[in-house]
Order: sequence, then structure tokens, then C-alpha cells
Amino acid sequence: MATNRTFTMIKPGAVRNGHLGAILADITAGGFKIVAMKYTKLSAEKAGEFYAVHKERPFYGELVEFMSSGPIVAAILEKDNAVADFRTLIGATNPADAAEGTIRKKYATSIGENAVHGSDSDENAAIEGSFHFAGTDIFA
Ligand code: RTP
Ligand code: MG
Repeated sequence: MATNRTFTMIKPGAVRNGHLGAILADITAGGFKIVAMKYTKLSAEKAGEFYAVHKERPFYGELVEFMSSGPIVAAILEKDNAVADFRTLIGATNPADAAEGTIRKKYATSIGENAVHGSDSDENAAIEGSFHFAGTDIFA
């Protein structure tokens, strides 16, 4: 059975371009409840650790640099089937391939600067949520 939480980050480019409010509105309109949230900035070290799974990929250095380039919003979201439904709401990794109306289609500028992160499994949602939040910061 799918658990009911996912983890997201609104990435530095989307914050810089003034889309923070619109993206949060899309997330809540999509039926997700925000149970934890913070405005923060990742150090290059923290960003590298978060994306360690991509360490061997050619875009890793660029990804770490971008993710630590400015403030982000990190949040834990609750909804039935949260992981899959959130990935539908944000759209494909490359905004050029993302469906009309999705967050990446509307607010991403490139595959590297693609507006938002969404966990890819229930297991990673739990790991990524604990990377940013203590249990006492989650308001279910
Ligand atoms: P995310 O983890 O950020 O939610 O994105 P995703 O699952 O859709 O994509 P993933 O394969 O996990 O890649 C992580 C992030 O790396 C950047 N990327 N750049 N330049 C490139 O070819 C490239 N490919 C991936 C993207 O920012 C992607 O979100
Ligand atoms: Mg991913």
C-alpha cells in the first residue's frame, strides 16, 4: 500500500524567478496538505549529500552548484498516493516533455533548473523528509 507522504523542494531558480507563491498554490490546489515546511539554503556539501545517488552522473556538479545557489523551500506533503500523484502534478524532469498545466511546464526553465523536486518512492520520501525535518517539526 502506498504511504501518504512525499517530500518536495522548490528549487532556487523558481524562488529567484518569483514563482514560490504560485507553486505553493498549485500544490495545495492539487489536494496536498503541507505538514512541514521551511525556507532555507543548502550548503554545497548538503546538496551533494542530498543528491549523492547521482554522484556518478555527468550533471552532478552542476546540480549541486544550482541547488546550493540560493534559498529553497523544503516541505513534506500529505495526500493519498502522495509520491505518484505529486510526480504527476510536477510533470516530467525535462520541462520540454512535461504535460500542459504541470508545475515544471509552467515554471521550469531547463532540465537542470526544473523548478521543483519530488521524491521518487515512499522509501526515499521518508529518507528525504528526515534529511530536512525532525519529527517535532511535522504537524500531521
Ligand atoms: P528530482 O529528483 O529533482 O525530483 O527530479 P527527477 O526525479 O525528475 O529527476 P532525477 O533523474 O532524479 O534527476 C535529479 C535532477 O537532476 C537534474 N538533471 N539534470 N542536465 C541533465 O541532463 C540533468 N538530468 C537531470 C534535474 O534537475 C533533476 O531534477
Ligand atoms: Mg529524482
